[in-house]
Amino acid sequence: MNQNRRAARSSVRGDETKKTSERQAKASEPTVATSHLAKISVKPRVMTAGRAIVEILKAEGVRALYGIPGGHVLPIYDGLYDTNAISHFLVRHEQAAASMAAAYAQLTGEAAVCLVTAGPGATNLVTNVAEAFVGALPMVILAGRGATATTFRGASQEVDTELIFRPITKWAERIDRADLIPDALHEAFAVARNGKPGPVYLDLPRDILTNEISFGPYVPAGPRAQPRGEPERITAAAELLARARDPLIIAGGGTIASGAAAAVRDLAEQLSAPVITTLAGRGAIDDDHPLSVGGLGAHRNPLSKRLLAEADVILSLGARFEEMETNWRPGFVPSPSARVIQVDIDPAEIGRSVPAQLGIIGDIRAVVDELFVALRARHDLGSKDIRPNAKIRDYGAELNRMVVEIAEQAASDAKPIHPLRVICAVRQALPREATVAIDVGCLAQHMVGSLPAFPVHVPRSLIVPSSFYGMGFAGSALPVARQVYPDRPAVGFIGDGSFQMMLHVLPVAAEYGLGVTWCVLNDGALGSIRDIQEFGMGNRIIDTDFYVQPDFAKIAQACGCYGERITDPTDVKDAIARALTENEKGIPAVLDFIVARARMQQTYEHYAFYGRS
Ligand SMILES: Cc1ncc(C[n+]2csc(CCOP(=O)(O)OP(=O)(O)O)c2C)c(N)n1
Ligand SMILES: [Mg+2]
Repeated sequence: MNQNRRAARSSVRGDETKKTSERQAKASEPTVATSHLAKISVKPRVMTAGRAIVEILKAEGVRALYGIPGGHVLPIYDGLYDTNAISHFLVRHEQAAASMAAAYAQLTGEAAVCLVTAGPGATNLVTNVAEAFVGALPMVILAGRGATATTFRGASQEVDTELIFRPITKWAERIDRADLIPDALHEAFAVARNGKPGPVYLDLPRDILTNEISFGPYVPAGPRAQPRGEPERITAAAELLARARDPLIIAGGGTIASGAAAAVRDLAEQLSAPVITTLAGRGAIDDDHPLSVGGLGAHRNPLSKRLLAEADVILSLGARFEEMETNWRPGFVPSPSARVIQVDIDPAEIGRSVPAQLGIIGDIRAVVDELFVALRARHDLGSKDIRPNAKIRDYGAELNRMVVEIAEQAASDAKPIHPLRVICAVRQALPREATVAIDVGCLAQHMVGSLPAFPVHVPRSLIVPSSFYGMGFAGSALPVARQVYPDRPAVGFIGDGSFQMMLHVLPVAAEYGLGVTWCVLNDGALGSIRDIQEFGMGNRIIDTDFYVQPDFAKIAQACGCYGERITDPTDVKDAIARALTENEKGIPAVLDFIVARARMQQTYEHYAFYGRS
């Protein structure tokens, strides 16, 4: 194995990656501060724009780049040659550069960078940049472009890429002058991080990257702003919550993004309010907490379904009520008589999907802290006696009944393997803080994404798609888990259809020694779509079954990974143990579980509307 790749395995959160000693000897730049607030390069220095870009990335605290070089962007790669401060991960398809950068943001909250060449290098990113856009994940994309002098005269690999990216980024621009690059990059990081975070795209014509510019001093864009809510609205929200009969909190992805998990738990306890977590919000409250009750829509369970219907005041924190969560239908959305308080950093989200009586625009963490203080003040005044809710005991009992049912299904020795057998065995084999990727498909999404089938214990331990739901997004991003948290096992759940969209990632994980395990839930079909044909369209099955299915274990082995196909339920536990053991040696693993077409109740309820409207 290439020594550089092995070295690059070192954590982005730990010591700086050390490349070969030859490279270290070449590293000549002064040490730079990577704090967001630090200034670098006190005196201007003359350097190529390509090199200045690398200096800026270091100053912005960027630790990880994902990409594939091409002739257009080599001056930037050349700047990377001399630094130990940034790890570049060479993917095999740009699609994975975008998914890995997005997952890096999910796991760390920080913007990672995609570095790709012109034309096809850029367009290959599109699907997973759209994921990051819909999922509000910060990312900066640097792409090559034909030289300014030959623009639109048949330059190699030139189309109007910035226009392609405009609808799926917060900002997409072509920068035509080398001396404008520092300002453009500063703006890119500020835009990506602030407000509702998201991707930013810059096209950089090849000739300007070799132009010399006077660079510095460069002031980094700084951490994102955390705006507070309007005081009158905080007071009004506290009033509603304090008087509520059955308050309920819905914690979405914004809760994780703003680092509000502990604050949400404290607020929930203060209110004795059950907490529903959306898929992106999983981990906002430890699923072992008595107030954690499950998800929404396709991720709900009978308890969370009932509590949503019963709640008279709902506090939505950074949740978007997208289709998979609501179907926008009675029974999936809050009761019409409930008061909905919606908190979001993006004004456009307030009332967008589900009507909100009270909108609060602000950082979730800041607003939750303010609400907590406001409620405490009320309590001190004795205006409402906030005390433990007797119903909480019932939540635990109800969830426990479900756990028993799930365990019974998982214990079945029937073939094909019940998917819950795999899911429960993985959860038992993993420590609480392990990282888990949940890909698209009903088996992974609705089973692993739901409580109590798969409890989640800590924030930023999940890689999940947004409501863009691109097959292969989470699975292709999984290796990043081991880069961010080298000491935590990382497992992905992915359908057989989705896995075939990301096979090119296997050699990347093997090359960098990123020991992760993909559990393929193989039902020989695009099961989620087949379900709609079966249940919603009169069983007219067309083009959703696979008749030639690759041997995923052999593909894994051919890519330098460990691979096993498991058909017998009694082999599940040991196979997982073998894969995790390989992972600890830095060897990724693929476990191809041949599973039954089993569904959760919420899956049938969610799909009941498809094919009919
Ligand atoms: C890129 C992409 N293409 C198509 C779809 C539509 N789609 C959603 S789920 C699904 C089937 C997924 O099959 P699989 O990964 O095998 O999971 P399963 O549903 O069988 O568990 C399809 C085709 C999608 N979400 N993303
Ligand atoms: Mg499938």
